[in-house]
Amino acid sequence: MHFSAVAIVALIPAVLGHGLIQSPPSRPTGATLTANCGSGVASQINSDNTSYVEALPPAAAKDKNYKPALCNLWLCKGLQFADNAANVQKWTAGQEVPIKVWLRIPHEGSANVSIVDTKTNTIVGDMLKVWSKGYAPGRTEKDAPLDQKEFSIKVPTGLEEKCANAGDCVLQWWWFGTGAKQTYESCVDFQVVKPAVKERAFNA
Ligand SMILES: [Cu+2]
Repeated sequence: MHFSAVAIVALIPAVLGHGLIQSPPSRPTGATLTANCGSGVASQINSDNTSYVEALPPAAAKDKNYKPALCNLWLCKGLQFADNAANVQKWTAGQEVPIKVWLRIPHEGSANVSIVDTKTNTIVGDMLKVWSKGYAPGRTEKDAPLDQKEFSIKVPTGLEEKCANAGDCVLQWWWFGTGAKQTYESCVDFQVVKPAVKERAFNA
């Protein structure tokens, strides 16, 4: 028995990877990922940095260098703040931040963009973008509506303490392909800085 050419082409989207935040720069692989998650996880992400989270726990499980608490595979796929420390964004409350997502291969489903507290891996406040269905339809990136790939988020108010220090919070893009049952995550590191000093001068 053999696969026809058509069957093989149809299989490719389930095998190849899928998406990430291109801009601002999202967490890459690096030395800290390898140290905390092991080389099995690191080599999987290095071979396809858009791939899904579910492929990673099996790779981690057979790796004696996998440190579950430090790696935290379900936060940013285990990608580590230290490997992205050069790309910390400085935002202020109310700022509109343009985001560009690469939907390398679509899998229709739901998606959201949120701020996540990295210590507890919980979403802070309301989600900033929500697609409850119909995210990333079709067969190629061209099939996805432009506003699913290029949009902006507004930095919420009240994060000046919680997200004051880089690494404490991430902007997380999360996507679940319903048919494929695959989860994609990509994280931008940022800190919220207090607004301009002149505002306080007026109040004084
Ligand atoms: Cu897939």
